[in-house]
Amino acid sequence: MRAKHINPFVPGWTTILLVVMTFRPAIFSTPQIATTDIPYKRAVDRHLHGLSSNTRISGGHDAKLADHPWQVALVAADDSDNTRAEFCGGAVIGEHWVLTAAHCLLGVPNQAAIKILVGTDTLDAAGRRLTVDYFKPHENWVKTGHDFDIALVHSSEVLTGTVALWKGTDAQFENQTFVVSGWGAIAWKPDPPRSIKLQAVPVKFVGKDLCGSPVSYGSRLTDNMFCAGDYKNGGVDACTYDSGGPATWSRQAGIYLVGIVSWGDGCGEAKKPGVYIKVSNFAQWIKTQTHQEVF
Ligand code: 4AZ
Repeated sequence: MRAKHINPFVPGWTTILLVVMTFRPAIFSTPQIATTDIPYKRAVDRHLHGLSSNTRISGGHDAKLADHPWQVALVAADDSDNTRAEFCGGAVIGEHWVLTAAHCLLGVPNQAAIKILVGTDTLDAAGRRLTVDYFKPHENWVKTGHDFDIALVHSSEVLTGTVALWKGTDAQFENQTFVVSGWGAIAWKPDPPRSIKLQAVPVKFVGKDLCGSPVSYGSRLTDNMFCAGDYKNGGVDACTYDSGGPATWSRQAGIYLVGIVSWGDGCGEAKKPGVYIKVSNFAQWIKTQTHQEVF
């Protein structure tokens, strides 16, 4: 999981320098977002890495697809090697629908550029790549931000492993533990490697009192987001290439999708837990966008 997250809201000198250095010819046509924040581009432009950080993810363990049947990966279609092509996670929420993060679709030129990888928890094993015939980032999401960081991806083929959406309130999240999963890198290297094997890690819900405090994320935390991790100690978190993937909540009645991996300052740092999109806020949007195929 990855390097220091550059806050795209406030383009500090490092951000500006990074954009200038990496996008010299295209500076004027490039939006105010660090290239390292574009998962698809990270997958297709290997040389664009280079932020430094000493953060790392720990506490994850190998996970089986059977225990996370809704987990899929988004891969760059033009690279047949999944260990390089994987750029985001996603969750199956209906027979043809995958829920992911809107920022995962940044820089994706068209549907043909991406595939949905299903049927494997190991990036170097076969699996199947399914055709995407439509995708839709939330209309309120702005390319330079993280609010409304939610998107739907439509598969031309039938998907299995659907997870139920959590539609209750987040008032019940206090003291709860969720599970986040993905193929994100497990340790920082200059070119952060993904995990070949699917990883899963329990993350504790962190309330707005802490996560929205000035030492944490302040007003960057919107009502469409919640935090999870280990606030005090850090160490358990999602990171680069986990984006778009699921945070689930296991309850007596079943397992529910509560969050989508979205952003965070660094990965696994104390007082900087992972930030997730609150799926329950988007139940109506999902219902409308999927023409009631998911509700
Ligand atoms: C990312 O860049 C990213 N620690 C995803 C999750 C987190 C940080 C960054 C949370 O895709």
